[in-house]
Amino acid sequence: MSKRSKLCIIFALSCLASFPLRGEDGYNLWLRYTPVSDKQLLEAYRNSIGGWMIENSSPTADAARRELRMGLDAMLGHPVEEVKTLKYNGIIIAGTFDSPTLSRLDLKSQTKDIGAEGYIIRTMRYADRNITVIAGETERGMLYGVFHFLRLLQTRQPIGQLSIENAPKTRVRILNHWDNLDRTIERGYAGFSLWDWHKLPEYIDPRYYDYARANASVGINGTVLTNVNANALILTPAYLKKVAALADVFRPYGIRVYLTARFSAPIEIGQLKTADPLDPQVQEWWKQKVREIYQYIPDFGGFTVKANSEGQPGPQNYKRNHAEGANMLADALKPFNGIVMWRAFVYDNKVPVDRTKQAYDEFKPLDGKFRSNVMVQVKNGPLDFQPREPFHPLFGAMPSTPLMMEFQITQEYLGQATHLVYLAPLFKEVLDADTYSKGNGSSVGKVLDGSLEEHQLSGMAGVANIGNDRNWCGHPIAQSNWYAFGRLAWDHTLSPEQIAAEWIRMTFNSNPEVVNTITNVMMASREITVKYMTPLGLHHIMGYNHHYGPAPWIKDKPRADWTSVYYHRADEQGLGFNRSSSGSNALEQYQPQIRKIYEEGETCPEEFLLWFHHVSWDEKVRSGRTLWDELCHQYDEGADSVKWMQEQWNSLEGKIDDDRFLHVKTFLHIQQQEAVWWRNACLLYFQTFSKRPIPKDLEKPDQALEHYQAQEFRFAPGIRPRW
Ligand code: GCV
Repeated sequence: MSKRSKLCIIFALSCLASFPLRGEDGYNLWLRYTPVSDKQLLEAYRNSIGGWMIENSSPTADAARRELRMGLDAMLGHPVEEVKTLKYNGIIIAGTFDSPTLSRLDLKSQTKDIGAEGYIIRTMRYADRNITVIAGETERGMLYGVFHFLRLLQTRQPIGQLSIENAPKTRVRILNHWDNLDRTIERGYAGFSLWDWHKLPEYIDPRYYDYARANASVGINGTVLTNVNANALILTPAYLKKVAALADVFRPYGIRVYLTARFSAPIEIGQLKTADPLDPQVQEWWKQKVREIYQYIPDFGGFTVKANSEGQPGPQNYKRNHAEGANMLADALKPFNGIVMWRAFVYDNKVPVDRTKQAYDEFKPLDGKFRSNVMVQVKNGPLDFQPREPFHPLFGAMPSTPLMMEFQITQEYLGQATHLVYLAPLFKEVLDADTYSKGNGSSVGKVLDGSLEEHQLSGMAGVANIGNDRNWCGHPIAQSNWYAFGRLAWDHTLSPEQIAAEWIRMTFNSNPEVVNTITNVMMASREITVKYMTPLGLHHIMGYNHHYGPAPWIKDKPRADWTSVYYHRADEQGLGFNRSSSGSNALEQYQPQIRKIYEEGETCPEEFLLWFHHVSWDEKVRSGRTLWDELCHQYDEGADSVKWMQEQWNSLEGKIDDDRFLHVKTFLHIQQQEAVWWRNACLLYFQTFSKRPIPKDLEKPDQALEHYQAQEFRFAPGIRPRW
């Protein structure tokens, strides 16, 4: 048998291994590496890619090697030769600036500072040959460059004249898994946790590698493995061994592991009597614990902490403040370059006048009091990941403290597993919002990437939507939210459309009709969802505890701010929470430029009207309709637009694979029914206050309010069952 036929057989077998004939079940995410079918483009790619080489040798270089081989062979439809020298035209050479051949090109002097994770991709001449260089200062940079290069091919871009320099805008780009040790996931809608604690450290599920590949492909460089509602057991040797096994898998992909630290761990697993952060014994306990962790995981990243929030213990239990708590952990981590991500999602046991003011009130006075290896992790909005919230007023208000962003990728409040909602527009709306903290152009993005105040530390966290469902995220389109989070964490200036289009090309195909149709649906989806769930600035009117479906009637719960009536304040006069100076004055936490516009209902942007104002039912809004009529129209438009999403999706039949086509089609049917449910339940309920008819031209609810109020969902996902 000739060498070429042998290679072909090996190639065919390896294709079978990486692309089993089980159809498209979503497992391969956006890393499908489908063969290039356009003959001209294939020819051009084959001319530009005659072979490839990587001279570095390390686990990260091996990861790059595996990826390049898998991607090129599959997309070019033949085994692309791995070469040892630049022996002919069209070699792709990946490496570090100081690797033997690349060092001769003196790339460093021709490149601006791209830092430890940046890379270049450049078409160059070398000894009269055309080559493509993928290089970074470090192998992590090289690996990111390899994924970028493969993305160019996956999205069918020209690669003949490349001149790319790219570096991340934020340093810590991290997923937060709210995963429990029993493998349930708080607010998880895609099955159980990926982390099979019981079988670790011996059994390494191959899926861990694919998780690492997917993250590295979008530049995610950290993962917090455990729930912020933490269990101290994770810090015991039995579990640290398991964590170390995962860290070993992720390390070559540039991913560090982090854990959640339960503040009361010194009592629970250390037999101390207190967890007071100023107690020398407690401080010593944490120092010793951190030393132990680094023995297991030499590149451990640090801790995420939820303290004094929703029943979690914290420094306030000992009359200490958040900075004192965070600094104690920071001091223990400092010698190892570890960091603390201290969450600002706090609210007091005493129900405040306005819960949205609380994080600011507690944290703003602490600005400048945190150690240099602490970041304060702030949710995008001041309440809790609602379909729409204004940006959190802490952004721009703590100039001396690096603030990191916390987005929620899992769709706790956005239809959970079955609603198609592309979140990049939500993320982007917040990232682009102007805080005015240093005048015009002080965007949230600039606060968190550190550029506004010149902070070295910066970061973005996303609460993961990943579970052990075969397709990782439950809804086939929800993968795009993981992808978009990673891309925006790397570069918050990217556009949601661009991210959607590249994801669609890689995840489905590059047929322009497919790309345009799915992009349009994705781009419209968040606004549509806001309309059928919480239009005009409404918020927190979902089901109690499980947060599934509408329930604006929720009242009389252990805390007023866990109810819906606390937030919508519907009465016979009108609707909405007055947060202007005549109300809770939450607006005072923003800069004057914002206060000026939002203070009056007439100038307040309509999407936040009921967030900041209690508006009377008959008041005219921008459309010229009364508030009540506008509310009815927006709910109706939202529900109706899901039908449009269905029509758009249906037009894709035969243009994408049947499996995922049908999967999304079925989920859209659920979404459509649930959008109608939201519309009917909310309008019927608010009507008991407005006492006005639903406008004639709109569809009427086909059930009575009592029908919706009687719904119970005892086993809704994402919470521990209570019965
Ligand atoms: C992890 C919301 C969620 C909780 C979550 C909390 C948080 O309240 O409903 O499940 O707890 O946010 O972010 O800490």
